[in-house]
Amino acid sequence: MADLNILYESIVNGKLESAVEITEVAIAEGYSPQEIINNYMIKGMEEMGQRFQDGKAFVPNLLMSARAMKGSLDLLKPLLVGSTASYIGKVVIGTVKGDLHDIGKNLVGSMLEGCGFEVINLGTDVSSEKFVEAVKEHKADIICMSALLTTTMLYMKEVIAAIAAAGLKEQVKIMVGGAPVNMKFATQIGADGFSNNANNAVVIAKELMGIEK
Ligand code: B12
Repeated sequence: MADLNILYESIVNGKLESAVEITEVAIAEGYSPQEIINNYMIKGMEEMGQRFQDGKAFVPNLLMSARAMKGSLDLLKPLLVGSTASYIGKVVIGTVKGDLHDIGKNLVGSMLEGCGFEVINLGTDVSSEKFVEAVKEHKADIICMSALLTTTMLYMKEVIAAIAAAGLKEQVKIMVGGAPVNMKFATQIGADGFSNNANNAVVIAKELMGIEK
């Protein structure tokens, strides 16, 4: 039996190899990717956030944890992706300018992909111009913006303004998320949807597309 507490510990201690090893065992034993991600991996990152806040962990520790998390996520991602013949909508996703956090954004992207959306991932540090260009180029139905810093979340408003200035506001729905973002902020800046987790992000995205749950 896979002891998934080892996965939690591997994320906290930034141990890539043991994170990958235990994830492989868990997959072979039939654990669902959602259970592995939500109950162990995200919990590990949350613990690191707390330690960082308390001055008990530092940026190199966070980087090691993020690396371990990514290693496990890479193994789980194919299991999240369903076999959809035709997409239910097109999503452009990115972390906003000035912000390099991408774990949560990638989780949201993978879940959306797994639930039938085509996802164009613009990466991190994405400018409003890039978002606008991508919406035009891909004829996206939804933009998903992520921010993890209280300073960078403000940039989401600039992206929404740029979308409006480009005459695209009627064409594309806007979803926002990331640890410091909440419903009140989302409403204030004129976003159409918000979620504080990847599972619910899919529910909201489907609602915005007018698809029954
Ligand atoms: C890992 C991490 C890092 C890593 C990032 C590695 C990577 N590849 O992502 C590194 C080391 C690079 C880093 C750097 C920094 N970090 Co940092 N980091 C974190 C940490 C510990 C975890 C973030 C994480 O991955 N969480 C796990 C994921 C799964 O959760 P999530 O991102 O919230 O995403 C979920 C939801 O929010 C939602 N969601 C996310 N995006 C979206 C988008 C949409 C559209 C939707 C619908 C939903 C959604 O769904 C996701 C899945 O459930 C957080 C602490 C925390 N508690 O958040 C600090 C934290 C965000 N970092 C912080 C800081 C200060 C920094 C630095 C400034 C540190 C420094 N002095 O250099 C730099 C900034 C670099 C930059 N320019 O971006 C602070 C921010 C404080 C603030 N109020 O702004 C935090 C909160 C730590 C703290 N407690 O002080 N960090």
